[in-house]
Amino acid sequence: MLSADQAALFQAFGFLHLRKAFDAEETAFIQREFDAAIRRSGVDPDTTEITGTDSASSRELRDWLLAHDLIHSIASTLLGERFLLEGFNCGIYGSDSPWHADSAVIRWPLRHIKIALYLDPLDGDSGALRVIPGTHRDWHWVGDPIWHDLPDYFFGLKNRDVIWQDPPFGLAPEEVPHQALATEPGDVLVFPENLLHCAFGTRFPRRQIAVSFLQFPWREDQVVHLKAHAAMQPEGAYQPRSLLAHRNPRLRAMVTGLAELGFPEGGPAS
Ligand SMILES: O=C(O)CCC(=O)C(=O)O
Repeated sequence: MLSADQAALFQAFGFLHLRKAFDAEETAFIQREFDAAIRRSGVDPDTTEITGTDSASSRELRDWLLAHDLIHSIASTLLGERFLLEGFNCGIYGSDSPWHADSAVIRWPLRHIKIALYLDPLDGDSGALRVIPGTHRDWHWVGDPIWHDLPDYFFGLKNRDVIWQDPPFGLAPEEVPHQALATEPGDVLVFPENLLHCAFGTRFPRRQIAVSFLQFPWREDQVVHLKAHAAMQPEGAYQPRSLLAHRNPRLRAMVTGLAELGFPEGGPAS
């Protein structure tokens, strides 16, 4: 359902903003299920931390979203027909998020995307996600050699070693050139985890659903990388056992295949 132009936009700038991707009825369902998952998991909805539900509490919403044509088509268009579920989280952000990129210090040999749904209206002042377009691609290394002798100016920002007292480029964080993605409930944001992003504002707590997918590791170096990464996770690669035997083949396909590549079967029960 993504057009070729949308895929090209994503590849070039590192994000997509799909407005009204879910209709009003679906959006109300998502909000209701999210709040129920938060209640079930015992997370304080007024927290000042960054927190999320356990996988059992949000399982119904997860399965509904993973089976949804839109979510499936975003992943298959951007990552290829075969892709893996990397994670699912119903999260609450109770404070600002500084500029960062998730897992940035590691150079991933395979593509990954995060699909984020914010369940409250957000604009630049209230806490909308802000992104620096194009920072998902390592232009210094792949691009024009006349820039090769310059440092990677984004490295510090991506790896969170720039703190509020040490402003990037001598600018306040909100002055770093960026785009604020004002969203309404029902909108969908898509970005690779190494795109520079942040959120500062006044809207707390911010409710967010995040679904992450990885390209399927076809090449040996991709398998080696993924195994090393999985070994560092408490439960190994994210393969919820409830999905391994799920009645929907679409959901099974997102988690199967790793065992054949030598990954131990495992992951959370739900
Ligand atoms: O909303 C936020 O505070 C930031 C979200 C974020 O960093 C993420 O989804 O990776």
